[in-house]
Amino acid sequence: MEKKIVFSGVQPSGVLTMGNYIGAIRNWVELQDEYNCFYCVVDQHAITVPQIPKDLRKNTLDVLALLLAAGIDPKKSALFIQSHVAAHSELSWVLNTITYMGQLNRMTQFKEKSRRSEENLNAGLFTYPVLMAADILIYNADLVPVGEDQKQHMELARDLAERFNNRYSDTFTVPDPLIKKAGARIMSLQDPTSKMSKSDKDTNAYILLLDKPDDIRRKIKRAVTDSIGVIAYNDEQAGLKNLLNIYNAFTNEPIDEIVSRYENLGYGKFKEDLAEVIVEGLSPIREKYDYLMKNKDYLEEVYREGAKKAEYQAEKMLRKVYRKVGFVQR
Ligand code: ATP
Ligand code: LTN
Repeated sequence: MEKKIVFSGVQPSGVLTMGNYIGAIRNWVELQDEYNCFYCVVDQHAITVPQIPKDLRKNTLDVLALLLAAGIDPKKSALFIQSHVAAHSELSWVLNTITYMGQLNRMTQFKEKSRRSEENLNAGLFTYPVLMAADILIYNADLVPVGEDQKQHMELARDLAERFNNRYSDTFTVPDPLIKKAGARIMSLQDPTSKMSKSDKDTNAYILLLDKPDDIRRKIKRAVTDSIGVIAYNDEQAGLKNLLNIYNAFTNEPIDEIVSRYENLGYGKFKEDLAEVIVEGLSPIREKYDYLMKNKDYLEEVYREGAKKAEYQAEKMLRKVYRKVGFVQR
């Protein structure tokens, strides 16, 4: 039997955070043996908010190296850069024509990001989810491992697949999101009501996969908790809840066991130990990253090979779509 297909993407809008790793990337790694996986650094999505060109180029290669360091194996999965496979944006145009404005207007990520950048309300930010749907549908992906925040975008991708299939004829697989319960939403260390995000202005809000041990210790020490003073896992103590989730993500120790072990030890001790758990968990990734960055030729080989593999599938699908909508064959 043919392997089912997995697609996922990550924006090179900065160095990956612990949230990206726990919510998405480590799940990508697990899927590699059982599925035919396509993993993509989505640089075209990243430019929907202003980017400094030389930083974007560096971040794209950094994210690629981090994905390899975190365990993506280019022998098993196609690892590539979105702008290298033109068919994504070509399909995106076709999908734009069957997407309702109202649907895009309801997207919470659009609402949030447009609130943050009133002076740069560009059309790309609005149609962002359509390009994301194209990323997924062009490979006929069955499964899309993402964090909780992408649920609404996944609904749109499913909707567009169904709409296209109904309007023309059966073409796209309707993809399912894969959102793991544990760690699907790691929150900001400074504001536990918003998600940890690499484009946060406050650098204390997130831990980057490349943060130095002392930065990690400092950021965890400063993480917002509460004045209740007792370690417990509940929504009133949202900051603490988030820290417990992070501890659990790295150690797999059940939350109630962590709570009962630290109950009487206070926030200070818990934070100290948590920082060490994170430092230890991230250090193999940082080491592999350092090694890979000394080997740029290898990185180049990986993304070129990845794009070749991806392009072969994507072009086949694009031709099928063009035929169905009535474009003249060239
Ligand atoms: P930005 O903050 O620049 O918008 P981001 O980090 O939120 O970027 P991506 O880089 O596109 O978003 O996210 C890659 C993957 O990481 C997605 O599957 C997303 O759902 C997941 N992810 C992002 N932030 C978190 C988080 N705080 N907790 C869990 N998963 C997350
Ligand atoms: N929108 C996603 C990144 C992304 C993606 C995708 C994820 C772009 N295309 C396709 C899964 C599948 C984000 O902001 N996290």
